[in-house]
Amino acid sequence: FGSTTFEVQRNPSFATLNSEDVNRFKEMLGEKNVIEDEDRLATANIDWMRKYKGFSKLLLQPKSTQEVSEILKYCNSRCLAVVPQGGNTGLVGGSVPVFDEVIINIGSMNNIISLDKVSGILVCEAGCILENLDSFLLNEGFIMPLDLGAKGSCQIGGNVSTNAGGLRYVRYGSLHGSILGLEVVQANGTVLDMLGTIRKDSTGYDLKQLFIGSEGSLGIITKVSILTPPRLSSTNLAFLACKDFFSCQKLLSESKRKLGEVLSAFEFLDNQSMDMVLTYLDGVRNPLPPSVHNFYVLIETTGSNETHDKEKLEAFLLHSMESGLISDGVVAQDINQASSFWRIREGITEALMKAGAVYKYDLSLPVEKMYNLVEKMRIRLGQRAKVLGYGHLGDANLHLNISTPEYDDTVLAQIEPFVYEWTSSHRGSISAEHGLGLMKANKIHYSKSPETVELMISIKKLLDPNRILNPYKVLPHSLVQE
Ligand code: FAD
Ligand code: 2HG
Ligand code: ZN
Repeated sequence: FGSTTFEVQRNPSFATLNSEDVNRFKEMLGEKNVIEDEDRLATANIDWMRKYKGFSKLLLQPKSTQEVSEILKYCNSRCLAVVPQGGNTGLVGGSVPVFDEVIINIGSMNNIISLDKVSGILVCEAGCILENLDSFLLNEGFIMPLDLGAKGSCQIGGNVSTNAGGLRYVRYGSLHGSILGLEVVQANGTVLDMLGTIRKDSTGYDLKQLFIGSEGSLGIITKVSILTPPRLSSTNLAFLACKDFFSCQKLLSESKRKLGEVLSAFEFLDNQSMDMVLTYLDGVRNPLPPSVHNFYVLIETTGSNETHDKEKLEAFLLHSMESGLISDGVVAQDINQASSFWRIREGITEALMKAGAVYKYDLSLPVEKMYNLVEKMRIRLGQRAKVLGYGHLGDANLHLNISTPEYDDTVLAQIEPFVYEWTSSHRGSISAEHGLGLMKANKIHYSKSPETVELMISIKKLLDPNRILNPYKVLPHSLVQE
């Protein structure tokens, strides 16, 4: 497993699970929803990257908000720590136990409750898988405002809890804007009905925002109300090559001006990321003729008039070619070709896993500075590691990934704290969209002032006085425990 740097002591005020607890859960949920099976627990104890591992002896699968409420009420009274788990695709060690926390997975709560076909407001249970929601909406003429590589397994509750970004962010923005309401169960079992289905509301504090991105540390999200945009009829995708990062940046600002209302994704990857995908993923090939390109950009447009949208994109690409911003490029001719282009971009995370150990950084930085960090990191690490830069360029979100054959603390010492200090000195964010989890709980001060962190800790203590919800994550544990 990953590294020895996540040293944290088990909170001694937490109780240890006993057979009476297990029996109580069986009464609450029925035997089959109280999982003690070793194989099932082994999977739930390990994160997607196989980097973080816990030792939980129990996985609970509630089927209703009422059951979640009963579980938490009981755990709170017994001081039993819990970890809410969705699809377990999180990339910061937030979704697995650190010690023996009880795992609560609401994957069985996966019903769609309603869709307002005029406004596009969808209400569903938080255990719904993102891709299933998107498929449901497709038939109804809408789409989810977010899309990510893990869509086949991640749950909307997990997405909201991490404030996930993804590929459509450049067009539809943050979940802080699209989420209209939430139902949340607090640590003591109280159900907070904030499940608004209206767009505008200025009555008092907007408390649901606290739970968006709080990574299960303040409550368990059980229902979600989300504004979904209409599905537009024409989508185009271009796969382009650029000679340097400056050209990628320039292409971005030009595309915002010239493709404005139809631009729906703007992603980039460097040559090293392309190499990684070509080496480790079966059936993937570079759609551009062999030649050394330093950067690749995917530009997607989505609009309502096929002829107009296509003409617009083609004119833009022609102009960018002539002005030298693009050195080569191809527009997908059908949906299969489009998904093969997306496979390259979305497959990088999977390819990195196959290559060995990976150190993952998800950073928001000023666009013009972003790639300097990747180059600096290459100089620091030399031949010891492969350094990849890719991400959501349209949102100034860099995914810096460092790949080595095995985990090595001397490599880590070259990366951290440098990567955080550099990001902080540019007033960037050390977590653009993945959250802090266990990995970055102690690093929050690189992006947030001491007074802000103090207020967060007060809120945590107010909402979860026994600190049973996802302990050791998000906030520095030593401060939360004080
Ligand atoms: P988990 O991983 O199970 O949990 C994540 C966190 O949320 C944990 O802290 C957990 O305790 C908490 N949590 C889960 N469910 C609940 C709930 N109901 N109530 C309260 N807390 C809860 N992220 C992006 O932002 N953009 C991307 O483009 C992107 N691409 C990815 C691609 C791949 C291949 C992978 C593996 C991950 C990617 N991610 C991306 C990471 C992203 O955080 C997750 O995919 C997703 O948002 C997490 O959802 P999940 O259901 O798997 O949650
Ligand atoms: C993506 O955009 C995901 O592909 C994962 O956020 C990024 O693996 C990563 O670093
Ligand atoms: Zn991402």
